[in-house]
Amino acid sequence: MILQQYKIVFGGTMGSGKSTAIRALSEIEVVGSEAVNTDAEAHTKAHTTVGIEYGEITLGDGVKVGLYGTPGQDRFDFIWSVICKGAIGTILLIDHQAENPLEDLAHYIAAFRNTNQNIVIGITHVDEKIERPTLIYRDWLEQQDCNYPLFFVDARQQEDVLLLVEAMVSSTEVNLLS
Ligand SMILES: Nc1nc2c(ncn2[C@@H]2O[C@H](COP(=O)(O)OP(=O)(O)OP(=O)(O)O)[C@@H](O)[C@H]2O)c(=O)[nH]1
Ligand SMILES: [Mg+2]
Repeated sequence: MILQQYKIVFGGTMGSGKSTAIRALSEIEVVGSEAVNTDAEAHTKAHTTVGIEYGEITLGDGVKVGLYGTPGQDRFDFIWSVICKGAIGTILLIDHQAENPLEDLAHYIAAFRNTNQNIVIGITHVDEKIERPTLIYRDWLEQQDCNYPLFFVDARQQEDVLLLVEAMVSSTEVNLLS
């Protein structure tokens, strides 16, 4: 069996669950750079990522995947394209309960697709705003002529995050074969 090493980047809004997702999946202790959050206006959580995070998972077929976390805050946007170098694609996590998640989705797609067109979208925190319809994302993506895979996930749940990673790996393998 050929062992492959893929690199996947987690991007998206502050507090959407990038660090949580990598921690839920990683089989090694996550190497990270969390700092006290001083931007209470953007998000009220206590800590935020300020550099690169790294975790690892081996999929059932022996494929090893490096999981790279980005900082969500816009002031770190210069680092996003650096982290994306050599990656098979980006998993974008968007917080459903944020003020304007469609604006966030548009913003992060625009920021990440220049580096890599291979994007999988995970909408998180759906349980915290169940009154907001989830159809808005599919409708918006159709209007934009974007057919990125879209999932509704809880970043704390290992099987949810695994679904995103597997979707990314299989779309890459399909592209390699075609
Ligand atoms: N209720 C709920 N909580 C969630 C869900 N997904 C993630 N969380 C929580 O939301 C928070 C996300 O925090 P982080 O993982 O630090 O977010 P991040 O995307 O890394 O944020 P930055 O590094 O600041 O950009 C954590 O407290 C998670 O437990 C979800 O689907 N539902
Ligand atoms: Mg983080």
